Amino acid sequence: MLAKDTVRQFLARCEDSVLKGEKQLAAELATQSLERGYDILDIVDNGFAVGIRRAGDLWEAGEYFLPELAFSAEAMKSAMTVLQPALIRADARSVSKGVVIIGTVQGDIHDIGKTLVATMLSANGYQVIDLGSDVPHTRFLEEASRHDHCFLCMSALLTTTMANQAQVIGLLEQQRLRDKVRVIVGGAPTSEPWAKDIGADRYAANAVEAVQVIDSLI
Ligand code: B12
Repeated sequence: MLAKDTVRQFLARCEDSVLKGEKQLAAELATQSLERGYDILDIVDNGFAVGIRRAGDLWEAGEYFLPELAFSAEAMKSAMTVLQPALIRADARSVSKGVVIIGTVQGDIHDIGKTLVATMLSANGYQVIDLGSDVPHTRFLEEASRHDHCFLCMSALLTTTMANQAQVIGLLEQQRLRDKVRVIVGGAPTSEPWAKDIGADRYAANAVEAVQVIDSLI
């Protein structure tokens, strides 16, 4: 019981560090979570990520201004930088299960969720090629054309950029690459029906589900 309370308090501190945009504290808490042997995914999902989402809610409510939201994002990223190697080490397989190309679509600079998905896929044995954020359509195509078979994961966090996922799929078809590429879409405004509408192979709601979905497509 005491241990549970301690973890809960620790999660609350992680959440708070991101909410308040305390970059150094977030990194320190991330380091402590490794030292204490906590479940890293739990720390990310139920600690730091809760903080960034709450910051977004406050921004939407007009209580936070963009610089405050940006500080929160910086804090989240500094924690993720500490945790990423451990997430990968935790589960790394020696043989690659396949190539995954991932990026956030053109016009969209949100990369926290995308990077988490990339990290989880690396941790689960995929060779991940992370193209970053604001990725031009042609860059996805260029990379996909280099591989015999691959998974293409596109992230979009804005309702204004999610249509770019559809455009990339259209270009894959035009260039006759669609048959050798399995397309998985994700990001807050996207959904299962959206994936169907645009002709993607699958949708996944979060990083853990992304691994399950791609495993099921092998
Ligand atoms: C942090 C943040 C920012 C940061 C981004 C920093 C960074 N480097 O990423 C900053 C401050 C820069 C920012 C800027 C903007 N933002 Co912003 N931002 C957010 C916020 C608060 C959190 C996003 C986040 O990191 N979440 C945490 C991660 C872990 O979760 P996630 O991204 O959802 O990812 C998970 C899943 O979605 C899924 N997933 C994600 N990608 C993929 C991909 C695949 C293939 C799969 C399978 C799964 C998957 O798995 C992930 C892990 O579990 C959201 C609000 C929210 N609640 O989401 C707004 C939000 C996305 N932003 C918003 C807006 C409007 C903007 C701006 C336009 C604001 C402005 N006026 O300038 C700009 C956009 C600039 C641009 N061109 O992209 C709106 C979008 C509204 C809309 N309907 O389109 C939101 C929803 C806020 C709001 N409530 O209004 N933002």
